[in-house]
Amino acid sequence: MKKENINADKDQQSMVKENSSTEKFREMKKENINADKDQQICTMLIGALAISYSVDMVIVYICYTSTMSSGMVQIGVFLAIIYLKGHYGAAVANDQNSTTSTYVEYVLLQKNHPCSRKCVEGDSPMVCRYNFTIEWYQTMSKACYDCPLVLDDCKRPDCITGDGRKRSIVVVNRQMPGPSIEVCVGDEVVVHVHNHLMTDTTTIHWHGHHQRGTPYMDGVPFVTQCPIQPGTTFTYKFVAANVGTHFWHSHSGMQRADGAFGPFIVRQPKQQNPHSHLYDYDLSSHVMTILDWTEETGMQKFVAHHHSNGDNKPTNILVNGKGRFLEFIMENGSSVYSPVERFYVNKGYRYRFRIINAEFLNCPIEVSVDNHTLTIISSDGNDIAPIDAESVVTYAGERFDFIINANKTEDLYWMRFRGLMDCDERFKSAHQRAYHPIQKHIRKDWLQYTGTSDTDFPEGLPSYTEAHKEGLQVNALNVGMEERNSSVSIPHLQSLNEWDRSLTKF
Ligand SMILES: [Cu+2]
Repeated sequence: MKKENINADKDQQSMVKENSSTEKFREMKKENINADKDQQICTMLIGALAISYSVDMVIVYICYTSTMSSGMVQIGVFLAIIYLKGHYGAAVANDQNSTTSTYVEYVLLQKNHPCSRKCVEGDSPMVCRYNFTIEWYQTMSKACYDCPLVLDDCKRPDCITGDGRKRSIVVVNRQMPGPSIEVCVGDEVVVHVHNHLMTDTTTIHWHGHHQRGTPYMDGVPFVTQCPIQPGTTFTYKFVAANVGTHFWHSHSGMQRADGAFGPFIVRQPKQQNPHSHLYDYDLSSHVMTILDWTEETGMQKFVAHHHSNGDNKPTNILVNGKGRFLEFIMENGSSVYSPVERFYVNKGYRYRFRIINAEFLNCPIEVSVDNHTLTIISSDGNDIAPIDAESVVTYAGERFDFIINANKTEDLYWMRFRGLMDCDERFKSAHQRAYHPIQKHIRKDWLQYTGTSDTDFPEGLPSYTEAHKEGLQVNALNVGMEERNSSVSIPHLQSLNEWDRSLTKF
């Protein structure tokens, strides 16, 4: 119980770091840890404070100084903290609108986990605990009710829409992508993996994380560990040592292709981040996990290709588990599709986006954003000298981070994802419809943009051919180092990381 209190204490601290009363808050919680367990007196303390840069923002928090283990008291404290965090985010947003040119520090607004926070130099590391339940599941399941005919049904808990086609999937916590692990460098990551696959074993690999000192946590079945048996739980535990955009995925069978993957982001304090001056926000909602998608499971695809007349060509691309493919007809005869992903930005600010390519077939994906140049700052978790490009190509397992400056006219803009190689126009004509991109939605203000809604789309619906954007491309397909005018190859990138001397044989 003491350990849980310590973790809760750290969690709560992370949400109030910017407040002037943080220290007071910490002290109160420390007293809580040290309080005599037998003490039955519960003292409720109610404090109110105002965030200085938001005149109308007043936050009330409640904490208690006894170890009384009443479930009701603990729930009360938890709700109060969520309330505080939500309002704190809103206060930052208000501040943005009143600032026109000065640099605004990035503050994370993800609600799902306290470890997803702004990393502050000198702060104590946190223990970041997650529960992963992996199971066979289904897209467009019963949980989706009348989605997409009733669009709100698509947002129901446990509803995974994919591209509207029903198929079996393997997912963690009934999410695709699975839970996003976002921590600060030095945090301890603890993931309890509960295998609810009925007959299959599993493991989780931390793609991009070097696992120095903890190779037995690398998640490779029969190499670094015995696979996790059905009906059992295995706990991964390691310190997040590599800064950057990584991802986790099942390393067993075809489970990764069938949906068992998610982001793994390791952030660092501003003082250690060579790119911190280039952007204002680094938000959880700007992580984009992309993958190729088929209507059958990875194993069905594989077996049909090797033993029959099946092929190995994907028919679609998903962005954060969403895509446009299957047409549904409404009663009035109009057509509707399952939702696509939207990325929200406010005009006048610069945003860090993180692409994770989680695909499994031979389908490099070209990514571009209409009317916006990408400033690419990181490759596979390693910082690089910034490069302005119009598009970037990513292959299976790769990650790229780029900055978008939202300095264009307030409007809706397509983000385009175009499959190459086995995804291109030589194979499936269906691809042309498959690559309907997601969009970037620039709103007039934080609350509401007059004249648009979440069902609006930018002008036009780009075809496969139109999904290509002219201009400098990073990591182009089959283009060598000699072609400098239209392409930047990986060897052209300049690493900002120090040379790792442990790799030198002296
Ligand atoms: Cu991997």
